[in-house]
Amino acid sequence: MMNQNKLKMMTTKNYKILKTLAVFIFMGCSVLSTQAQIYVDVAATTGANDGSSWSDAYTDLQPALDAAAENAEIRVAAGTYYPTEIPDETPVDSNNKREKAFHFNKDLVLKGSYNPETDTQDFTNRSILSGDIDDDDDVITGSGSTLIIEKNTDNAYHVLITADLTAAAQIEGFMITGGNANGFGSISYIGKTFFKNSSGGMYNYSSSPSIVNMVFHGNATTNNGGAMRNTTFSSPSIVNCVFSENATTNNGGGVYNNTSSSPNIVNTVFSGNLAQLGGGMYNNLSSPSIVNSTFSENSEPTGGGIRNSNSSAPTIYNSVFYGNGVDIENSASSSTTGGNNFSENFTGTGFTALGADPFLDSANPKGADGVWFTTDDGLQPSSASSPITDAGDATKLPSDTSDFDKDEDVTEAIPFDIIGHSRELNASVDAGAFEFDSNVVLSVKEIDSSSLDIYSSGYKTLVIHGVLDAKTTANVYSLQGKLVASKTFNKFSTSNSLDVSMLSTGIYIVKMYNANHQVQTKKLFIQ
Ligand SMILES: [Ca+2]
Ligand SMILES: [Ca+2]
Ligand SMILES: [Ca+2]
Ligand SMILES: [Ca+2]
Repeated sequence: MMNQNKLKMMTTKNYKILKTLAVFIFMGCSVLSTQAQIYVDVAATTGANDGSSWSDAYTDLQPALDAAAENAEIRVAAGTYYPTEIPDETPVDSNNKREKAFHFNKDLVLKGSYNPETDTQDFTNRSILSGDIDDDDDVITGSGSTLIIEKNTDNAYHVLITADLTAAAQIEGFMITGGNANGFGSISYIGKTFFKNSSGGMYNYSSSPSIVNMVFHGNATTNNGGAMRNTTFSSPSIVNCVFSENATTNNGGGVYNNTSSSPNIVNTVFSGNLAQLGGGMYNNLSSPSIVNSTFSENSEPTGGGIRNSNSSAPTIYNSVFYGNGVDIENSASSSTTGGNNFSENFTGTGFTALGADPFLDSANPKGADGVWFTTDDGLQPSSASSPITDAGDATKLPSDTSDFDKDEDVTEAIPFDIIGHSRELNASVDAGAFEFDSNVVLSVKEIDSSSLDIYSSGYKTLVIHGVLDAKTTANVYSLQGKLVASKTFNKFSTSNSLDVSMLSTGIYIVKMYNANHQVQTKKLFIQ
């Protein structure tokens, strides 16, 4: 199972790493596991529903959250999951199904977007936590000032509630959508009060988890925090996330930070959110750190990007604000400081004026494929000469504490941008959540991938599964754009493997080209 190269590499590493790998081998063989994962797959309807394997996975998420021991890892397959329980055992109104919310208050590692067949994550095919409990398919149209969310009247007030988590808790790779906190009064969870008119998406109370590679989309509230409310000393780490088309009729369409809640936000996009005050973010008595983030087309009459209130003092570096009406407003003894930022109209120290739209295609932030986190996303710098390209300060990038590149170096600067490009390409880090990469060629004609799958199988073998309708070449690129492996497959071939044993463990871009000049691109983790 382990190839010679891997074993050779192992001998050069220290005993601790060897020990870790030894455990990994055992787990790979399904012989023994002292730190078993818990599996959740909505499609595993014929299994034992006990979470012990992908085939016996829990079909709902909440039973896994309830059963998991502290620090356990829960892996969740792609698919849609709805909250099934009201948080406290003695709810205010047990008949009110809208009080159902996913909830946990112990440090867990919760990882979504898995393909059970390969046990690998694919963030273009997400696990979705949905508040659409009446299952009538919410309709989200428009963006920013034109945003309308419909058919969410009977949705859950909150999709996910957390309390008392530390940075050891990690939530990675989900979309959170369809929460609608438009109620009155509150619900209780472990003695804490959660308002039914606040935070449709994720509601954190004295809770500071790591929130990574998440999309918050189409959540709503009538008061504070369309997608997220961080309250009462909640300072999560928010890395490589997207807040898009969330709405409130009051404060903070995307995020509302309240009462000494100061999240660290990196490589994150706020796009098309709507509020009365603070379209992207509203800070009240809170001072987040914001690095390499992008605020685009968020809307409201005052402070479309960020509104700071009651002595809030965010620090912002390497970030871009454009198309938000008023990009940043400071009220009631608040201030905004930082450097290497770009704004259409905020003129504080550390902000350079943008005379024109600096993005590749701001009208299509998700790009032609309609999915965030892919190479056609529209909020990348438009070109090598965009004012935001190479305009950041690399010393402001925080450390790679989550070890995104799995190289066991957690002290290096965060190595990737939001879509997996190297974070410091060319002269310097760019401003905003995306790094301009001249090597990325945007495809206009995708290979019909409905019956074609490409994935990393076992150890360092890449498999293309499906019927190839033309002679096809697969090229594997490093994140720096260097071609590191290539193989050509014949027409009508149905299952093909590509040996990538020479590659070190990490994330690669695989591009397939066929004789009909069609292209398919996929990001894969090869181990
Ligand atoms: Ca609905
Ligand atoms: Ca895209
Ligand atoms: Ca750069
Ligand atoms: Ca690292």
